[in-house]
Amino acid sequence: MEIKVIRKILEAGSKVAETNRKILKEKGIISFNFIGAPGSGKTSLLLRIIEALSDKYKIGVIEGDLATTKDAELIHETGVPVVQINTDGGCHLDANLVGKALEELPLDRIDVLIIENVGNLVCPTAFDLGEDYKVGVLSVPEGDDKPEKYPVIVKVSKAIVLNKIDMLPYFRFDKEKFYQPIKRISPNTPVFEVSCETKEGISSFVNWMISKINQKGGEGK
Ligand SMILES: Nc1nc2c(ncn2[C@@H]2O[C@H](COP(=O)(O)OP(=O)(O)OP(=O)(O)O)[C@@H](O)[C@H]2O)c(=O)[nH]1
Ligand SMILES: [Mg+2]
Repeated sequence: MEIKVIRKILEAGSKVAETNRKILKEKGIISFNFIGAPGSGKTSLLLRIIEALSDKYKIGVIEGDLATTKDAELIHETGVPVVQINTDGGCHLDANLVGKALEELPLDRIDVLIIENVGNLVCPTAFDLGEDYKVGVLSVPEGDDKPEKYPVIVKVSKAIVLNKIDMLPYFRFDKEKFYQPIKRISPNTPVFEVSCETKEGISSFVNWMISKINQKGGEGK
């Protein structure tokens, strides 16, 4: 009985995800869903992307957090439209919440939507929000074993970012160990080594985003 209820909720969620996808498509918006553990650097990466992309594309942001508006405030300071979703303790965003956030954003003036999911390497991977691309954001201090221990993030991500490479000299981090499970699970998924602190590697990741935007025919509003 309980299982039926859960399935019904997931089915409803997937219908709403399709609605979100349709709305985004109609508006010509390309969307990315950033997923990663608390503190992996999702907001820092967003700020670097806004720096690099906002002269060419109009960006919009949805921030997912348990309780605060801290990240949304940082994004707001850049002048980019942002909506905060507070999940009240929930460990992931879902399509219903994102659908409500879309109603609050000026979609006619957005080319690229970036969703920062709630800091969590597991739960958000299971939910279709209607986005085009899930991006896994991992970081050096979390350890080189994360792709092996959390294979689902590798499986669902269309790109993986390894952030905080400026920290490599200070951690025992074996890149071979990090890459091996990725090559096994998703051999074609690109991995971008970046530092949001020094900006190293950021342009490669931004170029990947641009290639995806161009693939879908985003032209800039
Ligand atoms: N050294 C170093 N620190 C970084 C880098 N990127 C982010 N940080 C720091 O890591 C901490 C967490 O970064 P955030 O961008 O807030 O991480 P987040 O993934 O958005 O965190 P949540 O929203 O809480 O899940 C901050 O103190 C950042 O300054 C990096 O490339 N190198
Ligand atoms: Mg954040």
